[in-house]
Amino acid sequence: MKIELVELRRIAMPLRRPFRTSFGTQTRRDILLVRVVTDVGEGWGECVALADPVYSSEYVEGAQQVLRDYLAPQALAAPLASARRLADRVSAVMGHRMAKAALETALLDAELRAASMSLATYLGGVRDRVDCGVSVGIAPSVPELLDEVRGYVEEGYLRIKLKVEPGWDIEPVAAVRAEFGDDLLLQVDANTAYTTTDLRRLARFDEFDLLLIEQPFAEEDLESHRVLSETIRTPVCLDESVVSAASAADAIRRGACSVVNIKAGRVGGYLEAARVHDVCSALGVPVWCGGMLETGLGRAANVALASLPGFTLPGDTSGSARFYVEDITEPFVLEDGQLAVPQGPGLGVTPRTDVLDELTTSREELTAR
Ligand code: OSB
Ligand code: MG
Repeated sequence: MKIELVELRRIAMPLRRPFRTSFGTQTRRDILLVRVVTDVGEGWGECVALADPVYSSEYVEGAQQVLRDYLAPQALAAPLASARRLADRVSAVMGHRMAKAALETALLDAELRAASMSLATYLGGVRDRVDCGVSVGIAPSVPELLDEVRGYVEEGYLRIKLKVEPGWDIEPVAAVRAEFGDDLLLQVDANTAYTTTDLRRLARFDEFDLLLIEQPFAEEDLESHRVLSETIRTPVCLDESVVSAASAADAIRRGACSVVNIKAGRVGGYLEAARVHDVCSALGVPVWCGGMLETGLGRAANVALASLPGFTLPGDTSGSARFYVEDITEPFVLEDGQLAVPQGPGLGVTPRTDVLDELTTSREELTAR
């Protein structure tokens, strides 16, 4: 595959409502899209980096710079036998997994379109529909939280994930459990907001029969997650800490988690994400597909990933309408709590150029020097 052009396009997507987590409030999404033009056709990828380095060290401007100055030039320098070879080509660049993932996804999309194969088939998907959950931000008050959750339950979401932080944890969880009953699949995500001094507070979550507690402690702090796992009955799940298949295996072997949230961007792409899935399956650990407020492009790829056999828990694979009034691709619409896995070649969705052009804030085209 000869790569002729790499386009870096930034779009501004208004969010339907502010999304508050322990690391901050998102009111709009500033998204970097990567388009490649190759001798076999074009492909698209979405970079999941947020505007600021608050979820992980990556951020959108940094991702764009690394793509412009390092990753794209290396990809453009010589033909690639396949998208699978990109990781090797750019291995001298440390980290920047979200930037690498976006370029790899665009190349995979181009390659699979040319081969008339869907990403789900390519990755080893076994389902044509996936179970969907929804991630619910920190609300201004408990009554407002209950209203928001009620809306999602009525839409058919199969599980609810509440964002928590010290001061917004036991009370909202208790209120949601009391309002919606014991059958509601419920879990929490702390995005690293706690420390080991909070062990006893975290143990109170046991009362609410949660599916899991996601990433209470810092990314590097596997030991505290291990101690918590030994202390509470609620399964501990890692998100931020898992940056590769090797780190997933390490965390599991150390007893730091018994469930893993897989986000392709966080681990460097869908190929590594499939390897995280494989290693978790081999170690008997269930996984689910996380999200980063993706547009239809990233959502399509996430749903494909979630069709792999080890994804046995509902993912943060919501419908497009969870975050956006208008998506840049054909929208993903929930049906009986599920999304259909795209069957078309590559990502199986196409950006609508009219919508895209209206949302575009900048664009640069890179070619071989
Ligand atoms: O921790 O899972 C997270 C969004 C941005 C950054 C981190 C996280 C999230 C979410 C939203 O929880 C998941 C989604 O896209 O639906
Ligand atoms: Mg998370």
